[in-house]
Amino acid sequence: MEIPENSANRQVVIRLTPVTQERTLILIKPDGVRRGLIGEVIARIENKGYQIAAIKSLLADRALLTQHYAEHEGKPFFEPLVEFMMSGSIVAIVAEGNRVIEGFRKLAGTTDPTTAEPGTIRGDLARDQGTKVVQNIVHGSDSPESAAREIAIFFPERSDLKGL
Ligand code: DAT
Ligand code: MG
Repeated sequence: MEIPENSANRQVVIRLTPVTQERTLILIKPDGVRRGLIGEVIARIENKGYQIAAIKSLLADRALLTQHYAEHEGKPFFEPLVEFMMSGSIVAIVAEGNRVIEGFRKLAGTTDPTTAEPGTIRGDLARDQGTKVVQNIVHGSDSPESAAREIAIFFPERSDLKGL
């Protein structure tokens, strides 16, 4: 069907254009919150051009973290990781944008903050603390499957965020 050219129709077409190709779950971990880096992390996400679709501060409990970190159960750093993640409040964020999963992992930098590239969140803002678990400011989903699973864990009430 031909859509007549007028400004009202142009707005409809723009609204219907798919702009969100992907979502990811980002966590600002207790070390980031304790150090007052919530704003810094959010600024990096927004400055890159990703949209924040949902955000909340919470104290995660063991059940939630065991679900979230299921892939790491049985590893030597699992218990320290859960204890660390329960040590203070965290901020959970759903960010949206084309290739946001890969893009945020790039912004975050590699897992080990000592060798994470300068310019990344972990490279600029974290270092080895000599603890059993690596404290590295942020979490970011590593695949579309993980993102869908993790978003459902942290935002079960947001059925509108399902399905990407
Ligand atoms: P990432 O957060 O980069 O996806 P991951 O999923 O392998 O890394 O591990 C989850 C978190 O656990 C990570 O952010 C820091 C901690 N961690 C990972 N490997 C570790 C190790 N070998 N020793 C101590 N802590 C580790
Ligand atoms: Mg991971």
